[in-house]
Amino acid sequence: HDLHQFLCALPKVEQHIHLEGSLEPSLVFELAKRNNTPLPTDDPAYRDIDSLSARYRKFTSLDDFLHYYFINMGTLIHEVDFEDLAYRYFQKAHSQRVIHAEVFFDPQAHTSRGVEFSTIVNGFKKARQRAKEEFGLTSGLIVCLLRHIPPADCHKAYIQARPYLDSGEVTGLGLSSTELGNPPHLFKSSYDDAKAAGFRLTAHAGEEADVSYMRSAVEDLHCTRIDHGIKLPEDPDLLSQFAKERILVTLCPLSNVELRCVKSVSELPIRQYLQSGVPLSINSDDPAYFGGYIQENYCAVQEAFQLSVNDWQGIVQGSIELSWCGQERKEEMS
Ligand code: ES4
Ligand code: ZN
Repeated sequence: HDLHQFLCALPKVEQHIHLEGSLEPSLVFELAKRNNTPLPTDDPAYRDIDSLSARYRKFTSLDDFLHYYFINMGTLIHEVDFEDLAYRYFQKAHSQRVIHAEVFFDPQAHTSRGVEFSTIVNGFKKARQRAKEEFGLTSGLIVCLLRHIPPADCHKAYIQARPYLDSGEVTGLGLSSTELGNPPHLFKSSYDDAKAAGFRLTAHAGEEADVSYMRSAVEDLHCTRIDHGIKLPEDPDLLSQFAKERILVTLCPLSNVELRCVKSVSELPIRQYLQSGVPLSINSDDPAYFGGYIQENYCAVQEAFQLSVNDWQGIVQGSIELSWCGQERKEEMS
């Protein structure tokens, strides 16, 4: 049967969304004007909002997407810009019945341009407070290290982030950007320190690269969650370990199609993960770029797999259980 109404009404948890990836083309142009930050004049994609949106439908790879992603976030300068960005995401997420969101951001992409770490986090803090007060939407912040940057420089960024764990502003550490050629084990020093300091740990792995990157994230970095993680069928022993140890994979179906990691959503190993008990959640990744927010991702999965009400309730219950919020909030959400 058609579960569309059920899926729209279902209270959801989002665990894989880059706040910079929710920067809509309209806001890119608005901020560029407001902050007088230049956009490329030599790329016809930047002629207007519609050209930019149209270019997004032709991504050929993760790096092709990242090129636009990093240009666009250059328009984020002031605290209020970061607040606007995050608040608009929370508004949209709330409209799709997201009740808790664990959101990534890339501090190095801003501090490298002269934006202070505190400017970013203070803007997000205001948006998070408003989302909690106005919508009852709770959130957590996850700092991503940019893996295309040398690990020693990433470690400096991590050290900058560390005080924000103690102040309760940040809950987790992640690893994003160009995956191929930048395997998880290279970032072991930062992850070892972060584990000891009390950070929750995740890493993008098994998106474009093979399953060995997922094994490295678990064995070398001690991640308890893997972002994307679509390559587990290549390593049945690791797949069993994910089920047994309840390691969560945060899937982003539309992202995988748009970045040509799979030809269609139906190629994703979702049935296999459900059957083997691998915990999974369905997420939007970079919703301003990939043609949809969390609801559109839920619908794409339903169209491809015709899951049951029971399957979906299991998915959401698992994502609540494996959320990085307090026990009281988990009980409220269950
Ligand atoms: C990302 Cl789809 C994806 N993969 C890796 N890193 C990212 N950063 C933002 N989106
Ligand atoms: Zn991602």
